[in-house]
Amino acid sequence: MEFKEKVALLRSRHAALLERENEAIEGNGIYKRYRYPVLTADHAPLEWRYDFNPDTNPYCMERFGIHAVFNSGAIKLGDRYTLMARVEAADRKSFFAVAESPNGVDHFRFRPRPVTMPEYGEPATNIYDMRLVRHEDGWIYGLFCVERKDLSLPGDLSAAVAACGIARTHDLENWERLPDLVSGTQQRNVVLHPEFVNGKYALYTRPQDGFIETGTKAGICWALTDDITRAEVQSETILNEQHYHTIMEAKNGEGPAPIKTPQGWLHLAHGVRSCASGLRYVLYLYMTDLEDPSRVTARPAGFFMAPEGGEYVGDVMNVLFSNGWIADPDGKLFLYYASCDSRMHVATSTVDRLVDYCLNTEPDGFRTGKTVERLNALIDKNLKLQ
Ligand code: BGC
Ligand code: BMA
Repeated sequence: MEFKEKVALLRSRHAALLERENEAIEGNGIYKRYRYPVLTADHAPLEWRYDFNPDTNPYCMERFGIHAVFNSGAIKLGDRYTLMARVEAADRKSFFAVAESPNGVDHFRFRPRPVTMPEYGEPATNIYDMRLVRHEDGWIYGLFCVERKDLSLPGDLSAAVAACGIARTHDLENWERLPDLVSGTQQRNVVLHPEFVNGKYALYTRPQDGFIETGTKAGICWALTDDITRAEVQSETILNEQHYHTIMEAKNGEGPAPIKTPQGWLHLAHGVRSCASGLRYVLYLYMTDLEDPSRVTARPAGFFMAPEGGEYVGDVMNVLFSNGWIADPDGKLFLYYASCDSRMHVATSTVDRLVDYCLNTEPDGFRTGKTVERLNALIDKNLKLQ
């Protein structure tokens, strides 16, 4: 095939992927999944992957491998459903890139260039999993994980240190990088609360004793800080703790920033447990008090979404992870989730439905007898209708 024909074929396949319409799948009444992922490595612009000069790339081969697109922050910018994707290159480095859609479920298109995130301190080995928050101070914040080699363990090639990077913007393109969150422990999955609380910035933190193990604090915590330009965790109180024999026995972490509803703050988080095939990541919901967001008011038992079908398969198997959702003014909700550190999906619901789910799903009783009691109560209720 001629160089020109090869390019034309690449372009038409890429255009067909970007134009493909998505299709909702009826589910359990709580949310709808969609037939196709919304964003994948194949959605990356061809200019990121090919050198289109026939003199320097006569075989028309890929010159830069885009491996995966996952764990995306989300925000509505004007009328655009906007994702801040974690794009992973073939060299395992991830970076951020913005993709936008007119309707939230298909036609996602990357902006021409990835985000160039300014460095802070020791340049990062990797950055990932940004939570986008429109804060009442007027800025859009991006909080993300910054990973650097743990230089105190030179012999261990996988020893790393995770910290929370903080940057702010108005357009997702030009970023002002602020100092990393100062914390006595490593941190991953830190999220900024959208409003001031007692005049302070409020953070959902997830302290960890090591790079992987969460250790003694064991859960999502709550911390206030006076100044986001010098953010520091002074004291952390536990908000949503891990528990033996639950979906979050090994770890949990806040997803995107919570959504304000008349009944309280609605939260999405991930829970992790260990099993023979490794770590299993599922998504769950909970709610906190409107006046005092450090107080949990609803904690439905179990997962709300777990991998299904093809979602089980990918780079890191058995993982659903979410750090982005968008609630429209009419209450429609777009929940963006990644499967297996490989690709992005959407599920749609409404804020009312998710609040109803939280308020009408019993909390975990922590033992099987309680689960059977819960089930019998529902059966009794239905039998009375007959
Ligand atoms: C990966 C993350 C992962 C973390 C803990 C990092 O190196 O990039 O995706 O969550 O390790 O396993
Ligand atoms: C984590 C997260 C994600 C990832 C998950 C599974 O700890 O921070 O980046 O999706 O592991 O690999």
